[in-house]
Amino acid sequence: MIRNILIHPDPRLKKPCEPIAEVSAELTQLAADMLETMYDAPGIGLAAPQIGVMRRMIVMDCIKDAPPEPMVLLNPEVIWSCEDLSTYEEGCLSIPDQYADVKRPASVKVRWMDLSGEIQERQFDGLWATCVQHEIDHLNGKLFIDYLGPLKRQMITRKMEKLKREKARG
Ligand code: K2U
Ligand code: ZN
Repeated sequence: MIRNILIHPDPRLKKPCEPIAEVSAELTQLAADMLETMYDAPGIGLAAPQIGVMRRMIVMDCIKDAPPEPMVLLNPEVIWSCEDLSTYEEGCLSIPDQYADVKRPASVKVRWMDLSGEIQERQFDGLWATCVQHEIDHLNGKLFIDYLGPLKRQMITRKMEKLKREKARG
């Protein structure tokens, strides 16, 4: 089912998440809910803490105009990143309608456990590299605005606080 996406500022978006010890039916259901929530947003990535689940799981589907290629990564970690940086104008489903340029390694190699409990390794390039790093940051309580200067970060945070006040008033 589609879950509510937490909006910054929220303490759960700043807390590091717990590693996942073993795969379970409950985890498979969580992955299905995260993918449904991501596609509904719409987005190309989503991390469990963004729906308030403090566990190390991310989902991604960066394919455009091609059959969807949903990925579910448990305990993902970057095991190699190239020196070249690429800049991408990032957004975040937890920081709606705010975009800013973020520089990240252009390619990364990631190791994770999949839903069948197998360990996987894969190199990600281009938008996939940006997305997987953005999602793994979420698992460590890091948001793309943490890469910006203090003034820009503060301006975005103030906008989100205003948005939440208006939502609360209904
Ligand atoms: O984690 C999230 O909030 C979903 C992010 C993932 C993402 C951010 C920046 C760059 C790549 C991925 C996005 O909100 S998903 C929306 C989106 C769609 C296409 C391109 C960039 C962002
Ligand atoms: Zn995000």
